[in-house]
Amino acid sequence: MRSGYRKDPDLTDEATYEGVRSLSRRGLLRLTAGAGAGLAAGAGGALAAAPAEAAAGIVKPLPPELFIEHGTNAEMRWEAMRGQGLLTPADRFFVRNHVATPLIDARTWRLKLWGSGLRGAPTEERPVEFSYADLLRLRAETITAFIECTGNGRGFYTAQQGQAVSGTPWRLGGVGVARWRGVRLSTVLRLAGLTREAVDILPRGLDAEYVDKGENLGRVRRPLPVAKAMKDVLLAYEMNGAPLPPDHGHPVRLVVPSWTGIASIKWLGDVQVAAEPLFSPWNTRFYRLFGPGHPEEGSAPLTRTNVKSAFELPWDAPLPARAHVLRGRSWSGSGRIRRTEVSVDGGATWRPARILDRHPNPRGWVRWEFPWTPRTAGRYELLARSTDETGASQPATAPYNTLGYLFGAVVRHPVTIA
Ligand SMILES: Nc1nc2c(c(=O)[nH]1)N[C@H]1C(S)=C(S)[C@@H](COP(=O)(O)O)O[C@H]1N2
Ligand SMILES: [Mo]
Repeated sequence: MRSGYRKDPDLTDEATYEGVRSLSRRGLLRLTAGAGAGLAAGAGGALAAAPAEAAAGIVKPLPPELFIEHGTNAEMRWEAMRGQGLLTPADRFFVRNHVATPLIDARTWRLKLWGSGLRGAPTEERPVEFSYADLLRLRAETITAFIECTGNGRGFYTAQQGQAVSGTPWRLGGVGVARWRGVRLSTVLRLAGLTREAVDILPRGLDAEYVDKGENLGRVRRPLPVAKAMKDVLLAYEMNGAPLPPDHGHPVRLVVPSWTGIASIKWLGDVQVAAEPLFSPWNTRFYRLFGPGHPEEGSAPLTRTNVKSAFELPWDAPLPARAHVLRGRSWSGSGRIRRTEVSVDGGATWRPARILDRHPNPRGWVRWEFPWTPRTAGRYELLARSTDETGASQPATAPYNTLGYLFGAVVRHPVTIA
C-alpha cells in the first residue's frame, strides 16, 4: 500500500471528521443496497452449498480433496494449489477458528472504537462507530498478502523431529494468499481521533468466547502496536474480488501483512485504543515461544512469520517413473524470497529451482519449478529450502518450543515412484 496518510484532511478536527464520515441519505441507501446484493450472493451461496453435517463451525464445504480437517480448523491440501495463479481461491483457503464461524449481518454490524488512546477517551459503552456503508465510502486499498497460522507446520515437530508439542498438527497447509480490499486501519484510527499517546490497540472478534481447558478467556483479541497498525494494516471487506466469506471474517476482518495469522482478527467488532501497553491471553499465554532457552514468561510476542517452502504435491504422492516438473511456493514474513533450492536425494545435493515470479511480492509468495526425472522406483524425499531478502533461510531442524510455533525447517516431502 502506498502511504496516502499525509494527503488526508485534518481528521482530528471534529467538523471535518463529521463531514467525511456522515453519508448523504442517498449515498447510504445506494451503498447498503450494493452491499446487500453482494452478500446475498456470497454468504447465501456458501450456506446453501454447505452440507448439514459440515465440520464443527465452518460454513463453507470442505471437500476431502481440498482440505484436511482438524477439529474446528481446516487445512488446505497443497495439491489444491497446483495449476492455480498467485492467489488461493476462497474455496480452498485454510480456516483457523478458535470457536465457530458466526453469521453476521453487514447491515446492522458496527465497528466500535474506544479507549484512552482516542481523543476524548470514548468508553466501550459510548464508542466511536462506523457502519459497513461508512467503510465502503472511505478510500479503498487493495493488497495481496498471505495469512499464515503461527502453528503452520507444527505437525513436523513430531513427525520429523520426534518432539511432543501441543496444538493442531498442521502440515504446511495453514497458509494462503489472497487479494484483500478494504480501508486502511490508519484512516479509521485517525477518523476516530487517534492521539499521539496511543501505543497499542486491541482488536476483538465477534465470534463466541473461547474456553481453554475449562477456562473462559473471553472473545478472541490480540494487542497490536499502533506503529504496525498505522503502517500497512487493512480493514478488509473483500477477498479475491468478492465480499469476505463468512469463514474468513465477514463482514470485516483485519489483514496484518507479514505477521502471524492471529493478528488478522476476523469478524472484527471493536478496537480498544490505549495510551498504555495492552495484554490478552493471545499475547501472553499463546503466540510466544516457551520452553528450553526461553524465559519463564516466554519470548516476546511473535510478530513476523519465518521462511517456508511447500511442494504443490499430495503428501505421499504416487508418481509415475517419467519426467516431471515439480512445482511449489515459498514465502517469508521478512520480505521477498530471493532463492529456492531443491533436493531430490534426501538433502545430500541441492540444485536451484527456477523462480517463476519476476517481481516477488514481499507480502506474498513466489512460485518456482524444478524438473525431475526419477529413474528408479521407490520412495523418495523431496526437500525445498528458500532464502529471503534479509538472508534468512531454512535450517534442517526447527528450534523446539512447547507450543510448536514457527516450524521453519526444511520439510521432507515423501513421494513414491511406481
Ligand atoms: N475473531 C477471530 N479472529 C481470528 C481467529 C479466530 O479464531 N477468531 N483465528 C486467527 C488465527 S489463529 C488465524 S491463523 C487466522 C486464520 O484466518 P483464516 O481462517 O481466514 O484463514 O485468523 C485469525 N483471526
Ligand atoms: Mo493461527
